[in-house]
Amino acid sequence: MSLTLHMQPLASCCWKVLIAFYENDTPFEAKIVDLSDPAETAAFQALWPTSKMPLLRDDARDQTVRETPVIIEYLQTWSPGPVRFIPGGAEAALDVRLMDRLFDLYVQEPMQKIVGDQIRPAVAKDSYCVAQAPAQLAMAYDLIEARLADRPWAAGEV
Ligand SMILES: N[C@@H](CCC(=O)N[C@@H](CS)C(=O)NCC(=O)O)C(=O)O
Repeated sequence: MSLTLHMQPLASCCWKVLIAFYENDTPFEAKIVDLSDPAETAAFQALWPTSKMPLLRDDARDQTVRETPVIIEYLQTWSPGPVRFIPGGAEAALDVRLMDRLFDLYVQEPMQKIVGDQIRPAVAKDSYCVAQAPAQLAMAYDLIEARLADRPWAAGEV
């Protein structure tokens, strides 16, 4: 198997990339990374010091690919299937990239601040960041609701 996805099954960032794999029935092997294990963490950080999943390893091309939008574009380029993730037209492609940024930076990030804080020990809690997060999420949801008022998808057509 050439493609190995280093991932955590409960992580929404990993689902984002899994959708791209499943849409095109692209074969891959999942490597579940346990960041509670110091040895696994060290091995993963040698590949990507940020510790953030997912990460794609392509042995056939000897490439390691980081960051969800980059992994998705990599799959489109090097393991293409019937479903295109980034449209061919320049305007439509920019629109998809804008939505990708909106969901990653203004939905995922505040959501993870809230969820992450719940599972941290009391001494490590970050009340300032968590206090900002709901307002940021509400702003993003308003943007998304307005955009979806007359369309079924965040970008593109059915
Ligand atoms: N900007 C990154 C974000 C990835 C990210 O935040 N991954 C989370 C899971 S959704 C993670 O690995 N968290 C582990 C940690 O923070 O220790 C991407 O798009 O790939």
